[in-house]
Amino acid sequence: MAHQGGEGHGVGVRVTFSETRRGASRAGERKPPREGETMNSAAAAHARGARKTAVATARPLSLCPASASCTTLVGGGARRRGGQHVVLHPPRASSSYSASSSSSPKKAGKKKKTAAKKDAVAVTPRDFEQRQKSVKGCDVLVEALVREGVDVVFAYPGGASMEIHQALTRQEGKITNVLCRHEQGEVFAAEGYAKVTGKVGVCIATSGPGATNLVTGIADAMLDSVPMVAITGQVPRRMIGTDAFQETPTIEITRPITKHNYLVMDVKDIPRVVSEAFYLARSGRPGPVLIDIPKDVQQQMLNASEIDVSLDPSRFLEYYNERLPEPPRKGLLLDVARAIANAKKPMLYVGGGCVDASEELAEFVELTGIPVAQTLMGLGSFSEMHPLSLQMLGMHGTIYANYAIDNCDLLLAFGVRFDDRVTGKVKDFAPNASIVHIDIDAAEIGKNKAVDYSVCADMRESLKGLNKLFREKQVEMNAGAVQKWTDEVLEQKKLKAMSFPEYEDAIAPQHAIKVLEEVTEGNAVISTGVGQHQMWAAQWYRFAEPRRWLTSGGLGSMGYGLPAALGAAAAFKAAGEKVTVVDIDGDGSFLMNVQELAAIKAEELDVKVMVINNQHLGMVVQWEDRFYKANRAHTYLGLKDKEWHKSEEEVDIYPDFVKMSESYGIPARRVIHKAELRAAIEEMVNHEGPFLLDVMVPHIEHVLPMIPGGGGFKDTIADGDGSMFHEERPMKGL
Ligand SMILES: Cc1ncc(C[n+]2csc(CCOP(=O)(O)OP(=O)(O)O)c2C)c(N)n1
Ligand SMILES: [Mg+2]
Repeated sequence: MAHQGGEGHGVGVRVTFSETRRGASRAGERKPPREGETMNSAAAAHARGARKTAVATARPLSLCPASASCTTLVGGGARRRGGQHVVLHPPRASSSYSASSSSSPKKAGKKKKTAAKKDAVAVTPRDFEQRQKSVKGCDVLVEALVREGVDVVFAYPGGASMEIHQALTRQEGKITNVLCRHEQGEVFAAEGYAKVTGKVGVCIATSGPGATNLVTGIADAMLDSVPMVAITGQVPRRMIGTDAFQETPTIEITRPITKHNYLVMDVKDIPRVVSEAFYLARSGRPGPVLIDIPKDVQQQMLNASEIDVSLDPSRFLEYYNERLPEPPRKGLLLDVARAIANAKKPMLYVGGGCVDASEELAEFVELTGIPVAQTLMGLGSFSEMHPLSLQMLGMHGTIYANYAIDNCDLLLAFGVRFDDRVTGKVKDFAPNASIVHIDIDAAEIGKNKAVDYSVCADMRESLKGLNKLFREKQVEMNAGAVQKWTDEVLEQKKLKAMSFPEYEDAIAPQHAIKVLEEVTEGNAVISTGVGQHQMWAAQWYRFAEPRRWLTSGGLGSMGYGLPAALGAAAAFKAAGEKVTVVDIDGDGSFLMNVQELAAIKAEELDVKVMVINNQHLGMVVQWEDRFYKANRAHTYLGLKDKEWHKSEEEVDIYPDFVKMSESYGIPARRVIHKAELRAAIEEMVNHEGPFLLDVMVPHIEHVLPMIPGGGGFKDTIADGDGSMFHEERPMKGL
């Protein structure tokens, strides 16, 4: 049974903390939740769908287990739609989490005795000894992480989480903690780890500021569908809702930006909650799950015999499981295959949902001969070296990719979400095409753009099914027409090839990235900040494989690059693999999490940093140039009256990233002249251990092509730079 929020306390509480607290201070009525209760957030677990829009699943979100201990919850805020509640947990007649098994030491002791007496004959002395062993909540937690196969966590301690850190030291050898220098660093690091491994990334923070520092990264993981479990300490249960020191309503804050979240109110729930959290984070459309654990629950003792290690994580998630997409139905795939076979100008638009289907996608392209455009999140899911790859589409996509979308008669939207940075004006996106949309999240289908065929299923399974139909010739392509179409598109690829201005002495940012691709032979893992450098990295570093590209797509979080690279490097170190990891960063973005240089040095992680240093918030400058008559509004990052781009005096460069890096014990150098660039990049890549290369570039450069926001293909801007908008040419050397 579900309860609407507003009841104040106890079973069924789903009032936001703030509401509750306001109530408490006014009426003095609020009581904290009782011991023995677990508050699971609404979950919406499924709820990626429900949270999205009313269009999607106008379903409400609540998780209302009928068992007494797993408290009923009702989704709040944006997630509550209509008056109906979705039950994710089926009733549990009896379980080890029953609230009747009180957690009070007195009662627990009584129960232990009874159990021991009853089982005395049935168990061996060893079993008996084992059952008598008590385990502290924090150890129960860390042991649960070990059972999930976690080898690396990113955790920063504080009062409400130090118990967990103490427990981590007791599992040294099994789990390594990488001590980032800021919680935002650790959450991005967990994303980097998850993206390169495909496993769930784990970050841990203390209550209050520790938890709120995770927020940006959690939202980032939500928008980019990154599997993550974030664990936060919380003030002791009896103090919840009292404005205690370092108390924040973490569950409430993170509810709309997590796939699901939990406030654990009883130590007994920890094993189940952890296994559910990992299951939820990685199943269906992946995403972040948060577990908030009050300090006294971390300190609570649990009889070892009560830890159920044989948990099937999905055991209590029946209704979530019911809503996971089933394998694609053959009839649906046949309809799609027939539409493909009838098409004269088919085009693939593939995204992050294809990252784990790259082999199947390659086979599909071989079988059908259809050209491929990729989203920012989909880069690497199809080799950009393949002749049929048109690289990235969208706002800063290639002209030929956008041309193909504009002219195709069938658009195969696979594992994508019709993001506005891809579509521009939705009505003008693929205006002549029928659309097939395959995606694992039902909420995405028809969300932004009406489609003609839809399959809600896993991309890999769907592609396998389609490939079988084409391989067995149950359907056959209109090969002649498709050949004509690909010839047309490949002609565009030649005519409108990507280019950039090469300067005599100054380093074009695109050139630096191209040289990096050459020196690393396209095999590096690349992370980025957000801005022009990010778009240039997407355009000029071509990926042949998935899981090599770490970038903040949906949220566009500056400061992502360095910690994400750190997380990737930690994953490779743990696996004993040697992979070159390069953070291509902007000077603005790099500064946002520069403190992680300390973590990189101290943890001996091999991260290279290539700062594309234009002394500006370049992407904003570009928009100022194009849309605000080049009026500079707080986008210059150097010192006033000492503009390097004007003086070309090295002393005017600010801040000094080389000195900064060296102060962290990481060797660095700066490169200003084109002739020195290749050797400098080689030095960086070949250096054993971390290295920073500060690459000075002109700030007049614009990311092109560009379709202005809300525009269509016909609005493409293909040339020009900042010098068109400035009275004087900013750099003498250009
Ligand atoms: C946390 C955050 N704050 C602000 C922005 C808005 N923003 C987008 S790009 C950009 C400029 C980034 O500058 P830099 O990192 O130097 O990259 P560049 O564009 O110069 O290559 C800004 C401020 C953002 N994306 N993220
Ligand atoms: Mg910059």
